[in-house]
Amino acid sequence: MRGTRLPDSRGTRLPDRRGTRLPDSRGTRLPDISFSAWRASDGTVGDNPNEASDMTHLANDLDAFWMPFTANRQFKQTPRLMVSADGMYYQSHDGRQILDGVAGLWCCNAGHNRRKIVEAVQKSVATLDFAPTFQMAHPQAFTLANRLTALAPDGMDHAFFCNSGSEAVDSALKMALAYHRARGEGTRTRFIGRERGYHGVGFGGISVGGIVNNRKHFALLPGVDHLRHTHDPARNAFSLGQPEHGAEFADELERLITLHDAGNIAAVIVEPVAGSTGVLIPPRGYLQKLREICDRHGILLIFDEVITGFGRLGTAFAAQRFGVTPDLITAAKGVTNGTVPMGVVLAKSELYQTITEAAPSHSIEFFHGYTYSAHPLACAAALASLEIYEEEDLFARVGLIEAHWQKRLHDLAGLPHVIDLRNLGLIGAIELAPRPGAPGSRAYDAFVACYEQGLLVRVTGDIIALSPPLIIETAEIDQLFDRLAGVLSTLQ
Ligand code: PXG
Ligand code: PLP
Repeated sequence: MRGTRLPDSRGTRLPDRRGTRLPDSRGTRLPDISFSAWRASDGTVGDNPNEASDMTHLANDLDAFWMPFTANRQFKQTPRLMVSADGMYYQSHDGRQILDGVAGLWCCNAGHNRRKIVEAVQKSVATLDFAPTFQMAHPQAFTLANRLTALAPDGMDHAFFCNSGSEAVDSALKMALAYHRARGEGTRTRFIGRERGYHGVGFGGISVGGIVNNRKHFALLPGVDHLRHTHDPARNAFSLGQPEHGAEFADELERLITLHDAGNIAAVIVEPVAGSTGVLIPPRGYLQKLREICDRHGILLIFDEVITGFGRLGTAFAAQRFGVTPDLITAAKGVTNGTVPMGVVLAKSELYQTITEAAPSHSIEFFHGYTYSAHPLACAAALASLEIYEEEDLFARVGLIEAHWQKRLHDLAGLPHVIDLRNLGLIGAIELAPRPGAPGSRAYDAFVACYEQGLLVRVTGDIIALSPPLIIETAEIDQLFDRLAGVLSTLQ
């Protein structure tokens, strides 16, 4: 605003926030809110979390931020704050280097602080801070759509942009409904998800998802049914890569089709590898079977690739690794290397053409979109990320290190409480026996102990999930598993 003040609607001047002037953008520093102590939610005062870095301004009161998917009260007693990141490491508020075993939250596939992305975003914000994409656009949105569809499986030639995986899922579900309606099959309104599936937190996503805690407090979409999950430890524990047993779990889809009638079912949505729920690798032949059954009954198949997209399994998308092409792919996270929020739905031409051509030529064909669909900063970040992935051949790199990754993971067999180890591409999971009466507490303790030992992992239930940046070196894989083994060998 460069010092000019907006008039309010009555012609009087708006007061500045709290009476202080906002700094303008000409190099004035933000007011210094670093401090010598922070106040936890119970009023106790901790040590300066910011001593290690005079560049970072940390909030001095942890109470106001209602943290997502977090035990707020527990966290605010013993906070863990990241203040900077570079390559394979975070730096914590107490000045420690933390090896990133989970690419932030499955998103920073090229590692942290990549100059190309930083500079692209800086240049973008200084050039075109925002442009609408409703009845307008900007060039990079088209460039990015072309780059993404070139990476996608053959025939998936259209990209719809949004801001997260959750929005991508809701967008894809709507596309499925719109597609069937455009074909004159408007009775196809039901969706089939899967137990233990995670499809984000929108109402559509939790309805097709199968994680009980994410669903039980909320009203859900009607007309959704679920396949059973594919986890079968009795037959498949300690599988190397894809488990042998369980392709037949896909046959359950036939049973649901008989129950509901194919003419009422719009789409099946699954994660090719279920991530959030604790890393469930699809049994050999399972996804192929789902595809065959969907084809036989005119049902769309949606792969939710929010985690598996952008190289996690050694190919651009899991669809390519498994040789199964869905009708829609949802993606997010790695599309911008985690730097700027962005989600995307990739659609087969048949869907785009059918929906588009069903509408009169001058009318909007698909009544859906987000203010920030194809935001210029996100497009710039995504284009730079894709360049890095390509220049460094990062997806193929996964294939080169996967064997070592698998070996080091499976070397954990025999450590106390380890009841299963699972892996594919650069994903790994360690399942621990739960403590009687306290499910989740053992893995949570492992998470805290790892963090104290300088390693970031992710836990869900009693499962530790690993998904490091694809740039990880062999020595860092060794460091990761050495630290983890140290923690597991003393875990109660
Ligand atoms: N689908 C899948 C398959 C995901 O993994 C989403 C949708 C939702 O994306 P957004 O961007 O709306 O969060 C995800 C997200 C974990 C974890 O601990 C995983 C996700 C998010 C947060 C934590 O495994 N995946
Ligand atoms: N709520 C209101 C009142 C809005 O005006 C809008 C968008 O214009 C939205 C929600 C949706 O926001 P978004 O497009 O960022 O998803």
